[in-house]
Amino acid sequence: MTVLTIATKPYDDQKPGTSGLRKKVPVFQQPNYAENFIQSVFDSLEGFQGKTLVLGGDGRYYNREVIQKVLKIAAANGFGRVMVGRGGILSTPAASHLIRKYEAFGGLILSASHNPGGPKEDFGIKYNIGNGGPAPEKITEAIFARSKVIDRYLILDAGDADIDEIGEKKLGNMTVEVIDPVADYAEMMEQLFDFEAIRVLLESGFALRFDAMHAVTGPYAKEIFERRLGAPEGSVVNSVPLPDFGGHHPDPNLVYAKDLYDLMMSDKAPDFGAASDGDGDRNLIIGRGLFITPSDSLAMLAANAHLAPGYRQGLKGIARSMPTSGAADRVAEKLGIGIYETPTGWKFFGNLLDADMATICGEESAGTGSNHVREKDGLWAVLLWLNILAARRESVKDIAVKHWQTYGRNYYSRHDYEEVETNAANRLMTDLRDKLASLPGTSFGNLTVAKADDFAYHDPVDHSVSEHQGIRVLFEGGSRVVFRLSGTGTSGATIRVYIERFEPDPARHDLDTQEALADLIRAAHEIAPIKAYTGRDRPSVIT
Ligand code: VG1
Ligand code: CO
Repeated sequence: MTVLTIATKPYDDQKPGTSGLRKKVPVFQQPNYAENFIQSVFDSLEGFQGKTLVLGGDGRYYNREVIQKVLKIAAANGFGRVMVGRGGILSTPAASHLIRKYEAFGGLILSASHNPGGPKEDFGIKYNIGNGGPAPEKITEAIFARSKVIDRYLILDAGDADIDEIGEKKLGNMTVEVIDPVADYAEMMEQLFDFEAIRVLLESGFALRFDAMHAVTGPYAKEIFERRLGAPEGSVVNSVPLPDFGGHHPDPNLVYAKDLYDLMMSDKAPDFGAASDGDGDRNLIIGRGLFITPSDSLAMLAANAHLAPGYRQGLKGIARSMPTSGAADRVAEKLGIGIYETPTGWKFFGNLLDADMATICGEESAGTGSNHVREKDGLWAVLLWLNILAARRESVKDIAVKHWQTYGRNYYSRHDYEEVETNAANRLMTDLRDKLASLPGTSFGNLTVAKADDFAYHDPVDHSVSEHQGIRVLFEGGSRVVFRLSGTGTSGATIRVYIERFEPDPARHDLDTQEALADLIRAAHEIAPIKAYTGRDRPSVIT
């Protein structure tokens, strides 16, 4: 079969964001758009001749088409083998695991994660390196630079490969190995967690509801919860992955997973409710009558992880993204282990995990994971919760209340202003940066600013520096607000405001979160007058 060299013209907008390149499907469907980006990735790498690439996606609209493009471009560029999930399906954590387990050179994950899918919605491509994790900034910058000058790509002149039948076949000189997307992942979960104890818990009548949101975790959750752990059939809902996720946002938060939330707050609530996102790396945890905010979930998982076989020996350290609440810091302090504060995005955890400085990591955006892979992992978090519940035999609510009694409670919320005008959002951030120096000492109601800065991260392992990672306004007494622009959206800009207040007094641990944060929310709007800049008088999403 011949390798064709196709002349192409560069696009100027292929800059990977917080997690890969994300654009609307029609953007990806422009002539050579996907091809250019895939070739730019390969042109930015060295030494993959004859090596293995892992390939899969979350099954969204345009997945199968791009899988075929990657296969033919990988073959033309000299990869020896591509391991592809059957039907082109792999969850993000499963892909990360495969890269590690089979010592692949790297992987391409086709996903726009929690963003909606469909002919007019979002698509994405992300490159992961040999440790299984998202490419670090050095590589994503090289890919972007290459994409701006690319003038040709290589592609095998071949028909489409069969990706629906397990087994190996040749595509030119390259082997295409179609694998079961679930098997290796489920096996790893059995090693990390006490499946027997969870089985006994479920047999005792403990009821579980997992909402796969018509996204990639459906087949994984069916296999793990219903087949291997014996949860009654129907415990996993919306389990059939659909190219448009049934027309919904596959984002497990209180807005888009409202059905689950309403059920968990009703008198028909099962004991435990959970959901995951488009590509299976996020998790939502709701106990009967109580939503566990992701920052708290990270802290509670870290405090109890030793109850699961995979973490019996204890944790080396905890890492959290800067906007994530400080709840985990209190756990790390009590355990006498390291705590690391990184910029938003899983790629910043890779070095800490590789260096064995951190064992568990988390983000306020419903991402939690550990050193078992190099991505956040939705089902992993659900299974760790189940393992803890099986070991402690207490309700989610009791575990949370006791946790707050021990460590204090970090009231926490994120307010998103989605799809605002890009220029207005940029102006807001620039003006905010300009007034940072003048903020310390200023009072808003009874809150006084102690410190205000633009977060910069100094990686303790490779000493790289990442600047402009979010504006922090810290108040006396430990409360704070953080402002950032999202790096995953595909139209306009999204302003994220993160609000946090620490409450040590157990008598004040059952307040409504928004009320507990009302002073800070008011101060946030005085510091950053979002309405004046964008015309929006309320957030589109509150988590
Ligand atoms: C968001 C979250 C961030 C997460 C990222 C990718 O990024 O805030 O914590 O790592 O999405 O998650 P941003 O730049 O929009 O705030 V996923 O599940 O979309 O891969
Ligand atoms: Co995701």
